[in-house]
Amino acid sequence: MSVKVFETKDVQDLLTAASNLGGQAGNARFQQITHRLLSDLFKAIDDLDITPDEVWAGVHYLNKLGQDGEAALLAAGIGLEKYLDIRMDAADKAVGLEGGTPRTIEGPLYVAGAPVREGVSRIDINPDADAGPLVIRGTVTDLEGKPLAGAHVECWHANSKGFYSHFDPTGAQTEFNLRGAVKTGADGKYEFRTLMPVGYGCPPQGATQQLLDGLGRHGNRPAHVHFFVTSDDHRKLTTQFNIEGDPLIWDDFAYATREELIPPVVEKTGGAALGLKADTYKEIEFNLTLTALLQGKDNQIVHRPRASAEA
Ligand code: MBD
Ligand code: FE
Repeated sequence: MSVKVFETKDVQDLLTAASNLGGQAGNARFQQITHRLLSDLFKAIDDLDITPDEVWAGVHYLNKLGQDGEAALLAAGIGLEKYLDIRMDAADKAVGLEGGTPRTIEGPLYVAGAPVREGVSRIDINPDADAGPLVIRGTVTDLEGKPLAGAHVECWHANSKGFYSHFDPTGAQTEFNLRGAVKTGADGKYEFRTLMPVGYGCPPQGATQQLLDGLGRHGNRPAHVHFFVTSDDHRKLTTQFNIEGDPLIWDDFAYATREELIPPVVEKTGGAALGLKADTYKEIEFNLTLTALLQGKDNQIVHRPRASAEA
């Protein structure tokens, strides 16, 4: 059965009515977007002859997605979050804005409210026998290489199981473990003393993994560390680096890897003097270059619901 009804007046009237397109009440932008997305869905059902069974499978999938609290995780997994980055990169290019540390996706696991320290922060609160010490440090500068004093560098990452505090299903981590924030001094330098993360994997029974299974895809990320960086008169940077050598670096289910975001991992000694749990440790230098406001505005600020907690 391959009927075509999308172009009929009945269906077009239905779309207009369902989205209240052009209606007095409601929000015109919301109506416009709803009308378009609904139209694209109806057209796909027509074009691909999507069956009622398939439609209901999709509808009930949305229930599971919400129950699992995984809509933002799915957004990363289906490339939607990466797509927004591609668009922001293109918008920068269109206005001649080049240089600076490349952006990459925020992901769904940020928690606002980490304690802010001056210059250096030790962020491994809970012991993790399987994770070795790691120092992450660098300088925040502007495009001309001038160190930015008073910049705010926030980082968050997973433990040796690939779990993030606040979202850890084992309950093994306290609030803000492996999450921290530092304010730079006159030299623009920041440093986090922490433990080596391991890559994240989607919850195996969750809606996101269910969809990925159907596509024949895995739901894993290489080991990585997230950053938010802000400084007066500069645009907020959202980025991450990957841990060099992780086998999934170019096979990230969230497509966040970028060539410029794989800093070398260097073996060091002298960890005891830094208060690390072993004298031998790994160090990653990750310098952060911010771009100036665009006509006085930060067009990189993204508003989205985020978890928050009290330190
Ligand atoms: C993560 O840690 C992450 O960064 C993303 C984008 C998705 C899931 C888990
Ligand atoms: Fe992450």
